[in-house]
Amino acid sequence: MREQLEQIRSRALAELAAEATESAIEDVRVRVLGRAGELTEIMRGMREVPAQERPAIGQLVNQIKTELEARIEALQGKLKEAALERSLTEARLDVTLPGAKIPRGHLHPITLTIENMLRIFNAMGFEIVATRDIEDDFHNFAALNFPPDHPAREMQDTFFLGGGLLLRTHTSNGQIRVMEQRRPPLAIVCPGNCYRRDELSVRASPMFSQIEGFMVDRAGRITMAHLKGVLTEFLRAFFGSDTAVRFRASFFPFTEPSAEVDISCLLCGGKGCRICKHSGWTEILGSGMIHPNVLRAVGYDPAEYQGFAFGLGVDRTALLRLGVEDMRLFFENDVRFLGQFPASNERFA
Ligand code: 2NM
Repeated sequence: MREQLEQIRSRALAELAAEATESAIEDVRVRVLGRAGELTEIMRGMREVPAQERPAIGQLVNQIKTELEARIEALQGKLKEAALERSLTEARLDVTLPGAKIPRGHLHPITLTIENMLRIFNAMGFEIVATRDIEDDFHNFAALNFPPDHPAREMQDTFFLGGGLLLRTHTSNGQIRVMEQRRPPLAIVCPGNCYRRDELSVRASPMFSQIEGFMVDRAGRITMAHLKGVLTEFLRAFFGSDTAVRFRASFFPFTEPSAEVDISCLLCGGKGCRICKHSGWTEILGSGMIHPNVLRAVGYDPAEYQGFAFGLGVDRTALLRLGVEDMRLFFENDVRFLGQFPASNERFA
């Protein structure tokens, strides 16, 4: 019996040599220590061993068992360590590699254009005030010196809502409301959406974005020179410092005198091309000294107060600035188009 045990032990130890593989170790464990293993069988056959030898045999079985178990544990530990070592050297992580780029969205190019424009006016000291889209006749037309028979008041141009209300056709209602509520000195810009009964087309949209602004102070303090200075500064900040600016006499019901503002064509730089119809200039803004009738409508005495105002269409300006050919692209929300303008104006990004 002892001999048999010694044989089991030496065979197992030989098989559990340093280079034993995971499966070789497992084979030994099952064959020797398993539930139907060699040592278990010997314990089961103990009845046939003479009584006085039993304790010594039992002790030997336990000793071999403990020895083999320790050996197996040591080998398995070594194998695990080797596997870890291998994975550390073979699959080494390069933590200096750039991470996977996560695509991010961005604001709509029109929104970004509005933000850029407002930032420039804000830096010049203008306050930003947004007012209502739904307006009454007084604040959209009458206070702005539109005569009762002005064509802009016709059904085919304006969305009338009934009950004396309408969708504002420009953001000038904002200036009227601010002036009604506050006294000069004021320097305000009003951004917002406006509505006119136009079909969506290459150049127009029934809903569009405007920014209008004004500056009012005691008579004599704000002149046409301030108007020219502020608008020239704005246009050079927005389109680039090499942009040429010219003021052209015009007419609006709410300003007198009035001026339209042109910039040198963005495509040809003033040489003349198809886009500027060979004039070298592109119209960009309307402006003028606020009409005495407008000042009276908000309760200002024109002898006491004076100021200038201006307005521009954001969509049309963004179209020119970004070189987009069709207004409809801004409203279709195709990300393949919108994604081309992640900052819309890298100057301000
Ligand atoms: C323009 C052109 C010229 C304008 C005038 C006013 C107000 F309310 F102060 F009278 N707001 N906006 C104005 C002046 C708007 O847009 C082409």
